[in-house]
Amino acid sequence: MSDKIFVTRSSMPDYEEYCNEIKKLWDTRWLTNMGEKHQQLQSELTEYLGVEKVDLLTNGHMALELSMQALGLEGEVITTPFTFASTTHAIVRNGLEPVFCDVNPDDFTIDTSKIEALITEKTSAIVPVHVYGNICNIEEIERIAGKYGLKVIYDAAHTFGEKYKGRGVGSFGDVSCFSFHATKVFHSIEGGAVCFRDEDFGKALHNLKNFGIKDPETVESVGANAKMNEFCAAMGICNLRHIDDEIAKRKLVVERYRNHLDGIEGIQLNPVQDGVESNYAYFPVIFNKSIFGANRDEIFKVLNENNIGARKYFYPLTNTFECFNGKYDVTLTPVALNLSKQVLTMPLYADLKLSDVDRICDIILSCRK
Ligand code: T4K
Repeated sequence: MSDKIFVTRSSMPDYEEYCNEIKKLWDTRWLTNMGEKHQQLQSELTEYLGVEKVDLLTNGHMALELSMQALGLEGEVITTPFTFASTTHAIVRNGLEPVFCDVNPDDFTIDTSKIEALITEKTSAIVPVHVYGNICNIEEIERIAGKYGLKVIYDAAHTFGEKYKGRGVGSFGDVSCFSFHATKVFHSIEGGAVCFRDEDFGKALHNLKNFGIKDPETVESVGANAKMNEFCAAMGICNLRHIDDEIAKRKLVVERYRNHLDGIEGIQLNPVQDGVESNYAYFPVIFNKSIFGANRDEIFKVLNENNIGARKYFYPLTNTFECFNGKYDVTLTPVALNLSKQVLTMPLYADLKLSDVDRICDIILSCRK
């Protein structure tokens, strides 16, 4: 039996490149608290992402959670349940009430035609997710947010390096939050970034990631500790040198999948969106049993028996999580519910062999009845 193929595999710089990057830390003994590497990565990312300002954090979750706190949100926040736990948890952990909006069946992002009906006098923000790297309907979200005076915090965890109509995707909304987790297109082992424009917000966020400490004798907010350390920043610096190559290789893998699966009845693939420069972050496949003949769980099982670790991203929906004890009515997000039962995310990483993609697709197609 061949080695297991996982849904993804962390990209790594050469061992020597990383060692070289961290060598100086043995001399300086400056390992964290916004050191040289942190500053270097921050400025390189500002440039690469095409945004005004970037702050680095320990992970994408803290980027979301502390951004919401720094914005001083209150009451209700409109978001989607077809996402990783982090998006909803960041809202709830801020003492805010998530109000779940359904998603579009074609790109799985927030269905903007359903947002306005969910707005009440308690609504303070919208937290849309660029899920799988698919860009939300930014124009419509901007229009609605402007009309009702709402903040927009994009969960941009999946969209590192993407552009929409030539603009870095992190430049939209009041705030956009990226994840640099080991499983992401670009990573710093663990890490995250917040992109923003407003200086007061930036100061508030920066304090919150460092215990609320403004200066050694002034603690002005009840902050957390969410500082990116120098070893993580060094990994980010190395990976950023190779990111374009990384994305180009992913593109080849995605094209190979599409060659096999595009146009197969009963299979829906991720859309190719107009005006979007993709990073090829994920390869979700939606299986319609009544046409394809096999359902998602059957295909998942057969792939696993063949040592292929496809994943059910994103199942279950966050509004059905056990921790919420049935608080949310999942029938209000029927499109998301259906998707979560039909989707399987296929292995995708730069070094995935095209012959393995062929094999994975052969197995998928052999499940047709
Ligand atoms: N918002 C959204 C929309 C997100 O998707 C995420 C994270 C966040 C916010 C929060 O960002 P972070 O706080 O995580 O920065 C993984 C990731 O841990 C998580 O970052 C990601 N989304 C989520 C979609 O996927 P798991 O529980 O599926 O990870 P795990 O450990 O099963 O790993 C998946 C596969 O990746 C493994 O089978 C093998 C490979 N892998 C894993 C690790 C840990 C590696 O190759 N190297 C590694 O170090 O959550």
